[in-house]
Amino acid sequence: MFYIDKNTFKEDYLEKYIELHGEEFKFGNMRQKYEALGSLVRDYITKIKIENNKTNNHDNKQVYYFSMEFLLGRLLGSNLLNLGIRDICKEGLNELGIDLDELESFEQDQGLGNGGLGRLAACFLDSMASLNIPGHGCGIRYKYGFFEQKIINGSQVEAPENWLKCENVWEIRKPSNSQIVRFGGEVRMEKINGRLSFIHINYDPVLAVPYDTLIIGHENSAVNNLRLWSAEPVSNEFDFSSFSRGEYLKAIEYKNSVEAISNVLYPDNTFYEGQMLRLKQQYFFVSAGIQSIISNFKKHGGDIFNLNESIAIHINDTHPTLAIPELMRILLDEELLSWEDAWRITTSTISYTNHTIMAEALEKWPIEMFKKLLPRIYMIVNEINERFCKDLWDKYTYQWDKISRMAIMADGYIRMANLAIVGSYSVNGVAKLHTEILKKQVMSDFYYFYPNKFNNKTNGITHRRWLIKCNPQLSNLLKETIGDGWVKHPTDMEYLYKFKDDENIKDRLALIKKNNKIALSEFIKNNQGINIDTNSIFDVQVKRIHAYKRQVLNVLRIMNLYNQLIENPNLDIEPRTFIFAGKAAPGYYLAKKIIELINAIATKINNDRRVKDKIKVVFMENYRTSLAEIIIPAADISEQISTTTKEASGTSNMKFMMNGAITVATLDGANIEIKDQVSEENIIIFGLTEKEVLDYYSKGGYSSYDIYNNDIRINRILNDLVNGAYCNDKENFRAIYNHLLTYNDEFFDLRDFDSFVKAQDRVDKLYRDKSKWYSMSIINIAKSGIFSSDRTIYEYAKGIWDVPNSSCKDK
Ligand code: 26Q
Repeated sequence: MFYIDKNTFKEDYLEKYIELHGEEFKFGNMRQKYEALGSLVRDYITKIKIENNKTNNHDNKQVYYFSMEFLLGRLLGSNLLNLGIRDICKEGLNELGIDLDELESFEQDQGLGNGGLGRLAACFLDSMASLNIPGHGCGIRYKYGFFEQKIINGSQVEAPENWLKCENVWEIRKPSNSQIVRFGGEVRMEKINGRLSFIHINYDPVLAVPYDTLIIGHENSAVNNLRLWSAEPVSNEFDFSSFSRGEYLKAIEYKNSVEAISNVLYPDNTFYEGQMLRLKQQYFFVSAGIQSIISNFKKHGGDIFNLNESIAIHINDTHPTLAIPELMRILLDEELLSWEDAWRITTSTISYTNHTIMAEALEKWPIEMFKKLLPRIYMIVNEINERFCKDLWDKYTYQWDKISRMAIMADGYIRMANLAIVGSYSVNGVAKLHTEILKKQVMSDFYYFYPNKFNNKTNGITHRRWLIKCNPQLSNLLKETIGDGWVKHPTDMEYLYKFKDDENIKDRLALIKKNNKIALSEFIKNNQGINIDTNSIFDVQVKRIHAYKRQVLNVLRIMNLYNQLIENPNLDIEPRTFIFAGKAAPGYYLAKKIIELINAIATKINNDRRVKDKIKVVFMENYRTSLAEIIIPAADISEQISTTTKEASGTSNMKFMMNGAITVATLDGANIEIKDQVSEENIIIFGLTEKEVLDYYSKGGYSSYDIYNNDIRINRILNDLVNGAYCNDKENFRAIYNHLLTYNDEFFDLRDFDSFVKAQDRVDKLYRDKSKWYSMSIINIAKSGIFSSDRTIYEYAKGIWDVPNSSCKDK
């Protein structure tokens, strides 16, 4: 384990400061102080890695986690925590007159992800290192991460997230490990030594340059790597001076088109659009990643026939599915293996996680575009498809419908989920219900064809960031009450259960919650100028804005509550603060209108004296990892209200639970498993069941219009959307109104309204009984350990990657 004493740390820091900035630290600003600390911490981690390399043999199975997104957030605090030197650094810096917390909050988030899927990848990196699994990330070093959200006059405005404008202290450029990725051109077939060879000619080469970020495990000295690829022109293709004027312009064009590849992270549009640049991004990082894995494997003397014994490649959703044909290409064209051998090796090396059942989000690429951009990869996909269709024919002769549903290529498209299932040995969902829906509905044809490939791995979150780091007071209370065994074995948090009726612990928990609420309210006051009552219930819904997540349902009940308060100003309710945050995809009109609506009701309600500050609504700008770390510890209520069957898992539900919030939830995604852990009395469940939703889909019979006509509350609030009650422009929220009525309320907001209102009435009653409330809160915390991503990763290691015991420490 790494150790450093305070004085050595101080000396190292001052030295590093001078080395970096060429002057003494006392003259410097916050950024310089942060950079010095970041670089020093990076050096410490690098030294540990170098030490490890001396003793490591390369026999351990290596896991590569391929993902278009890694939403790391800030790294300084979590690296100090994992190194086990945060307290010493804090003291040392204090003596130098520097506040570590201030330095930590100076760090820019590394926001290379949209939401759940990207944050999951980041939690997995932390857990792989902390479980001593040699597990590395592979992705794209986007110049611009997920856009920065500004709220201007109540609407979302997107600004580019230029996260690299200040130096990124964590990454190291590794130009000597660059790879060439080839686009376009043609494939010439030639017989060489009796073997049909495929020669890719006239292609456009792109240089993939890796930037490495070291990932340190928690107090175990394990160091893994996150390798993000950046696209650059191949140098000799871009020699200005030797080019005549015409070629000079061509060279600029080439440079721009190459750099565009890693320029920007695509926002999740939900309605899938097949942009060529996104396909380029996918092949770019997958090809660079696979090439570098294979060359490294061979450098260490690996036998390609046993690749799957030394290497596991995991693909995070279908975005990196081209790993399958790319590995085939290398095995066939470069290693000269037979198709059968190459296929056996590929399909025993690659595993795949699905994150959505929403049909409109499934990736498919137009064949013509694909063929033009990736001619050799196209030929391989075509061959995979033909062989697969032959197998289907053998089993399902004349069952044309089934065969065409399962084919990889059909109707002019390449279907990435089908390719991912056929080309991998494991397909997993991310929560029990989600996996069941994959098996029984969305992928049922494949499940009957390959029953053994399908398995569940319920998501998790790293308790190091989402409890120890973001809620130090709660973490200390746990340590004082049940010791610190849970830090290494998070399911040991269950020892807290027996304190569920301990009034002293409840009081301390209440005080901690109060402190976190004060911290959040100060943040809101400083950033948005809104005063909020820290004695009110903090009722929180933070996540991407999407119709299926039903922020609208939440808004409708607030509008209804407001109406009740206006009618009866003495209405006996517990004061509540409704907190929202989240980004809408820039092209998703309805989602952007939902943000406007939240802000419109906030303006109206917060400024209406008749409400007497009993309720307030706040929309917090620019939701991101570091903001979540402030919001979640302060929440009393966690809103997890997606239409049942639509949220594959959810992961913020786990973060809130671990921080003692009570969940209001539909029986969707991992909410079900949360309910199973805490039992029905300690979670507030409402809404349609899976069966009811599926019956509506299969049998019809839902009419939102009937509900509108029969429920006077709904009638009134929907009318208020289009009569100018919340906006001078009466038409401004017409799209939301139409979504709910004209288009028959796709996500059953109106159907679940009554049940939701009743659930919130239960919250109101429960919160009045503080003893009961904090007892529930304790139970939620105690039962949250199972949702640590350490448990999830342990299951992946055992159940999918087959990482042997020697390298994976038992939980
Ligand atoms: C696809 C094509 C073009 C542009 C963007 C995309 C794209 C990008 C990101 C599609 C989807 C995503 C991200 C999806 C996501 O975050 N899914 C969430 O994954 C979580 C982790 O498993 C689950 O907990 C959530 O339920 C699921 O919604």
